[in-house]
Amino acid sequence: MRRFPDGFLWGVSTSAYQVEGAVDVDGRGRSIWDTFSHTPGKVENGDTGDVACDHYQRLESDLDLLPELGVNAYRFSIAWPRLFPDGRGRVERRGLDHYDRLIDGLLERGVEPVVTLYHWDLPQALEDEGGWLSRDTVEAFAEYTATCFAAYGDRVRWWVTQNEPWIIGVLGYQLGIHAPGMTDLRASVEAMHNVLLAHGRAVQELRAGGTGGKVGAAFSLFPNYPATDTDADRDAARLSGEYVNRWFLDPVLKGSYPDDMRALYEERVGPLQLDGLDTIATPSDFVGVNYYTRRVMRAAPGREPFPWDVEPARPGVPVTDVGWEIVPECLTDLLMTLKQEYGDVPVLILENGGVFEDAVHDEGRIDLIRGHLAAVRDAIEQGVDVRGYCHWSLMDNFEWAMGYRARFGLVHVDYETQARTVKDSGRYYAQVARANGLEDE
Ligand code: IFM
Repeated sequence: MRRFPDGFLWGVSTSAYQVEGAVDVDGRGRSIWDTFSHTPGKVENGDTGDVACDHYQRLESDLDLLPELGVNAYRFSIAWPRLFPDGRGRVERRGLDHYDRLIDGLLERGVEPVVTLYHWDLPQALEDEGGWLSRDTVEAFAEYTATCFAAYGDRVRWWVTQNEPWIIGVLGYQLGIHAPGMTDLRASVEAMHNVLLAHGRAVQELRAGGTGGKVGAAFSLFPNYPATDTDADRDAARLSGEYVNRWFLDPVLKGSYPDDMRALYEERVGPLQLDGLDTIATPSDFVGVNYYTRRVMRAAPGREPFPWDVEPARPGVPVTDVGWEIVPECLTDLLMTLKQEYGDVPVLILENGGVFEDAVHDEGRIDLIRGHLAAVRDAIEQGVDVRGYCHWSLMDNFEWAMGYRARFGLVHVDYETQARTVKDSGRYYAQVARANGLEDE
């Protein structure tokens, strides 16, 4: 048996807009994802999060799935527009009460809450005033997070400020694939900077509130490799690493942006005002790692906006049902690089998973989990301080622009009946979590 450290967190993850549904219930305000998903052509099949998994109204029975999955942690996100329908100011008591019940329900079942404060459902009222392009949104976020810390800080020990600032910037502001649907490189850099400032402000609010608890952000991290052993491809891989990883890790953990990527951005969008790095670097307690796959990079001089191409999946490398390469060994690499670059910072794996279409007999997902847990175990053996692993996702859910087509769950959801069925992967994960270790091969 390859055992994990005592007290290791075995979790499953979700986010509010992807599972809750009940968008008009209990005074919830609108979010940018309500607007975006209802805009024709933005989400496959015209899918929206209006109903999703109806998790909001099926709370108790969904919480009962957690002991069945053997987990001792549940990472969920609070919907900002449920607490502040207008983004700031007036607090909606019914929204606050819902997450009270959720947190209490977890603790009654012996499950640790891991609470994400922002998983992309910005109140539409704030978007109307500039959204993440406005510094006022950073302060509205500080107000919202302080309210959460005061309301739940007596029971929540793990807080995640922001989920995947790069994805917010690249899909939401650069490529227009996610809400709010902008296609402006300068806006993307500015939005990501404000999202990082909001992270720093939330850390400050938690410390000021005095409830204790550990706090960090969740980053979508991709190890980058050169397609060939040429200087040009090696350089493309290094720069891509600055673009997707270091642009976030460096400010949060070192208080600076990487020079080469900053120069590349400024060549394209002009001088950037990236102030407040001391706020962004307010010491946090852990790094949240969301890991799915790698990037293999080929230099492409003259390509806009960046001089590289991301290689398609390599022949012979297994892929998920949406074509993402399954490369668990790259997770060990990533964790080792984190340790080398940033020292012994505690790590929580907050997302890892894949799309497999098989309804319930999902051998592919079992292999993915086994491989990635072995990779985490290898990193721990080599000295990386990994405190937990949360699988994405507890259940099939609304996969943003892909709608309901892409199924990531350990639990199958029949969207017609809302019936839940634990998949084979869920049973496998339960075994590993209960044993706190992987069977030897
Ligand atoms: O579903 C998403 C999640 O919301 C953020 N990280 C990646 C997941 C799978 O694409």
